[in-house]
Amino acid sequence: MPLISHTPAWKSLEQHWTEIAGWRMRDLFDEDPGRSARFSLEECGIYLDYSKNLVTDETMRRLLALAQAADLSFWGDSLLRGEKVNNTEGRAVLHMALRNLGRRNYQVDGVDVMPGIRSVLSRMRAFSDDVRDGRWLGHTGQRISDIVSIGIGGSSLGPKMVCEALRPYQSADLRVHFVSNVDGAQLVQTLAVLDPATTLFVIASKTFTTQETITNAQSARAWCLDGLHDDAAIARHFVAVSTNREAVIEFGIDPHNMFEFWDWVGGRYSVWSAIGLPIALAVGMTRFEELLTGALEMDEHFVEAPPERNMPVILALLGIWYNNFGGAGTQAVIPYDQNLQYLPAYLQQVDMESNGKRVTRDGVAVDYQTGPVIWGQPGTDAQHSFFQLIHQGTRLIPTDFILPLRSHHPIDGHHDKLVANCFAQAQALMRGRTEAEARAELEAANIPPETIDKLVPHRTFPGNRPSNMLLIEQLTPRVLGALIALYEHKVFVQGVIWGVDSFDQWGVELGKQLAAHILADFRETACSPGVDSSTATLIRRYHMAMSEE
Ligand code: G6Q
Repeated sequence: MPLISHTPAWKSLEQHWTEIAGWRMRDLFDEDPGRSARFSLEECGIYLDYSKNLVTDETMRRLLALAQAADLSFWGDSLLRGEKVNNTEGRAVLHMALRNLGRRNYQVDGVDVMPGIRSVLSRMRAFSDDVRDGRWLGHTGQRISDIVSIGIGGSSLGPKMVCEALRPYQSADLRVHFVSNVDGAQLVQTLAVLDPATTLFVIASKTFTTQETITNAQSARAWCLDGLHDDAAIARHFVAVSTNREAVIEFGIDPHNMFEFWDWVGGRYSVWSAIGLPIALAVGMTRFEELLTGALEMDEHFVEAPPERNMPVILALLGIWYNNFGGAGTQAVIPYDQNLQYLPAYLQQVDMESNGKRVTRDGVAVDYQTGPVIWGQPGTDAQHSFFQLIHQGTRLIPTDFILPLRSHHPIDGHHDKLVANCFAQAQALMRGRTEAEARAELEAANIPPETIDKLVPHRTFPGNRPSNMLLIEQLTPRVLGALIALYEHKVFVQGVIWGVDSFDQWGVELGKQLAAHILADFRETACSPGVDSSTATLIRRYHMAMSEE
């Protein structure tokens, strides 16, 4: 397969970007009252307004031709058929099966995966109901009051983000905590306020060999035994989520307390599997299944809708437009919802670990940019920090705004202000403020002319800065499922266009290997031969600090 950058579709977009240099988005709106209706669509409880983008019908036509040149429908079909689209690891990618709830037929190597999925879902229901209803008791017969989920990366970011997003659905009797970092501070500070007799640990690790998770799990076990003084307590206070039964048993967790998943579930796509157990514990299994339903609805939309009305495809193409033709290196995600505070971090992994690749599936180096830097934090806080750069800096930063129209916390006056701010930011980015407008405003305020001349350049906003607005009715489990699946599919589409394997993550390996060598060096008095002088000095300084303790 030739590089996508060598196709006529790509070249025509390069040409098109040079043509749009003179466009002003505010003029496009003035000239076309139907713009917002034409560049918007509503699916699965999400209204996407993408009219505030530097696009016309012609742009969209050319972008869609690019998707076709990349054979998007072929790759979508391969995914659904359970083919090994994760070619560098030789694995199928079937997270869609996890939320299938019985409608489609998903197979891997000719074997139907649905019975296994259903069986784990029903065990998750039984277990989470038991804990939530007080039938599952701790070793001393007390009810569980706190869940501590220990996992990292894909085994933590999803459940942590979803539990926070669905906090309005949680009961105060069962609190959920997440520990991921091997920095002991996180575990120690989390456990400091907990009682071993009422704490349940969920050890979540696909491989059950991850250094951070196993280290934290061992320390958690020691803390539990320290408090309860009986090895038998482990069976009541530790459950595991993993694909590695042997390692779970070796750790000392009863295999009856293990929730299985499969190698065709990538870590960053695993929130839909038993990795979501903390969600079921926090908000109940029925709500977890509503999350799956929302994702399923987005899957159906993605699979069925024509590309020009397909929300993930449109978001992906807009991202490519700025990333590959407009020179934008980043994508901001700004949820106007405090409970979505971990969404940017979650999407960082989904997007950057999936498409942060420099060679195609065939191992050929690309000659174009692939995955952008994803970043963001909730509005309105973000407005008081980095929005300055988005409005008036020198970089093009496409921004996704995500906003629920109804709040779970309708305190008088708050939500109106939140919503007004969100709409205003998108409008300001699009319209900007011309020099003449800036001048007129200063004149109206009776500012002396010489001061006006000085201030005008600083008070002018170029505008023409693109954004998408994703409106949802209210942040429910169902719409959250659809929103997450939307971004998953967006990342998939972009990966197909860039020709990369979006489902491996070899880039995280080298650092892990070197950390193992350095850890070994800490036990010696001298560094291994061949260690560079910088690393050797750092190791020596650590040795010295330790010997002074
Ligand atoms: C995600 C990655 C990575 C993984 C963690 C945890 O796609 O594979 O973030 O989830 O390294 O791995 P374990 O679940 O095996 O502990």
